[in-house]
Amino acid sequence: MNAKVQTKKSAAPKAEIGQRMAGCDILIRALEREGVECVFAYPGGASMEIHQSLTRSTIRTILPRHEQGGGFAADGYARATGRPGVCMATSGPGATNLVTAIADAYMDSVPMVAITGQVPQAMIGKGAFQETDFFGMTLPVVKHSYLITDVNEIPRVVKEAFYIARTGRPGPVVIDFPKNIQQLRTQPVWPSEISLRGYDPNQRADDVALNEIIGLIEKSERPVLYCGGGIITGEASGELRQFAEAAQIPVTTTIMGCGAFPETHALSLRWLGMHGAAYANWAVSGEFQHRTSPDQQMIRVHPGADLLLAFGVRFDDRVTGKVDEFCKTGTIVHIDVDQSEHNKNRKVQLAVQSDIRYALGRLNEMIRRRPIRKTFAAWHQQIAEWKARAPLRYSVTEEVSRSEHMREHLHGRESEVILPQMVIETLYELTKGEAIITTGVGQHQMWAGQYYKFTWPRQFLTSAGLGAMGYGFPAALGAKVARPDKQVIDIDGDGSFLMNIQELATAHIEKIAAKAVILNNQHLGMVMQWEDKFYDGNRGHTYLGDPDKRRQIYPDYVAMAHSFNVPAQRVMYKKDLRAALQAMLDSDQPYVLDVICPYTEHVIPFIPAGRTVADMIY
Ligand SMILES: Cc1ncc(C[n+]2csc(CCOP(=O)(O)OP(=O)(O)O)c2C)c(N)n1
Ligand SMILES: [Mg+2]
Repeated sequence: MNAKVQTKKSAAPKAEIGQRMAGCDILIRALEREGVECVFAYPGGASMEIHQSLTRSTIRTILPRHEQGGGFAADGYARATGRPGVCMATSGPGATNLVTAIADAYMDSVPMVAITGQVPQAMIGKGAFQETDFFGMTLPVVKHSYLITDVNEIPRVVKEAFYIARTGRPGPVVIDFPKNIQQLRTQPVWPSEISLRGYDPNQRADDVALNEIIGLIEKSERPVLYCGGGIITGEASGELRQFAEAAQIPVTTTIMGCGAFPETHALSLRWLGMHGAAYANWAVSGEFQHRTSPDQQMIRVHPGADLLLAFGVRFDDRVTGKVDEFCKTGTIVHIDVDQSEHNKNRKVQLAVQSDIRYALGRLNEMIRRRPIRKTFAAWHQQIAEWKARAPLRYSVTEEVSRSEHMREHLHGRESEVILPQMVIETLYELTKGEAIITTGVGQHQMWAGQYYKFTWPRQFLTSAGLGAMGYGFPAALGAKVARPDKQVIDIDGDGSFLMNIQELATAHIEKIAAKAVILNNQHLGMVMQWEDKFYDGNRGHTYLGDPDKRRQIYPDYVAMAHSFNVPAQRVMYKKDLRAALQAMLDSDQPYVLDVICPYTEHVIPFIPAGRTVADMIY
């Protein structure tokens, strides 16, 4: 939105004028005025003035051990609360270390304000020490960005940055802050209002469009709600539930939408897409005879939705597969606050730009006045049949029993093998489904989504769009800072956890009692799964253990955690799993539980990339 935003000069009634102070102090006062309670900030030459100012502030400053960790922690904090997460870094390498977290926030519409120190203005463009054009570098992955060029602009810039980050479709905003301006002094003028020409996040559907939706529901036989992260960021899950129940429409969500609708609800189809529930994919696109090659014809067994209500979603390729075959025979209604998503990936019959909470609230009012008379009984029966036929399931297969894992680690105790799915199911049981879950990226992430059932928004925090390994543990720290009342558990992979393992120091020093369960298969499991499926199992650098000592678990996460003074345990046998999970849950400190699992498991259901529901393995 960079090009569109301009400030209206006329709109600043009764601004408040503060005492004379340095630019860095104005920035911190401005953050305080925005209600910021904590920042994840790593200092350096171009940002140390700001850190000096932070030492005089009530804001809690958390020192991550890598800027990427700080960025992900801010992202986790934001996803857990809906309030912008704030991260800070110095110029150059500090700033570039934030880029992945900013891109993550952009892809998943997470409100974030990333503040970076910049070299003094006189040095910009000279190839100065630790100079990078951070404004330019981040342009494709921000909702908006600022390079502060005048000390008097700081109050306005900060106020706008927070407003833009959290409103409409949320996203990251960068504030690049040259050191000389941090040091300049002025009297801050605190604006009382914001007015951004060309930016109106308060879009509301008109009644004509909403009435048309009601008419489409009444005409349909097989409606499905396909709901995404927009329901969560739009705070519309209460309205969604009321709507689904009143209209008796089954609900599938995206991974971003997990928790937007209770997954334990009778109308829930869980999540859809590449690794989603078979019944969710069938309900949307229809059931087909399984084919083994895309050259074979698609033979339909049962039709899918004739009406798809796509609310707060973006038709991501991990959801649609081959987009032309996605809900091919259904009418699609797309409500989204961001008009640029309309007809971007999938042409739809009715596109409505609206705040989703408003639209659902208004639809509910309409239904209350004139209830929908249909019950869709045959459709519900079909869905029940699908659910019974293809539930999410796993078992100890021949392949697991004959695997190297068994030979190397469990010889003679084969019945004691721990499958990754079991760990998550047991964790779900022991936490009564009430924990906040974060993940890394890979097989464990998909199993976390499948075997933990999410019932409330902001419960499942995962890097969905960017798919950034290393997200899980720092995000759990951010979430735990925001929700100290909750168990916050990172269900991680051995590869992903290693990418930000330094954050164990942050957890210990800052006393942030987030927990990590590593589903340790000694492999980059998800890549390995694709190798097995598409490359005859040829391993292209996906083994993470020590090839010279395959019996050893490598690296030793327990020893590493202990070196950070973080309690940790390893489990290898099923008989020890439950007690080990309970010990982790009972700990009032951060904790690492290293669970050794076989690498032979594949995540199913599986629709290969770019393929269709007829190609689904389940
Ligand atoms: C930063 C980053 N690098 C590479 C990838 C590609 N990638 C996707 S999943 C995966 C394997 C992850 O391994 P692990 O964390 O051990 O999880 P597992 O699949 O074994 O459960 C890789 C390498 C990625 N998503 N992110
Ligand atoms: Mg792994």
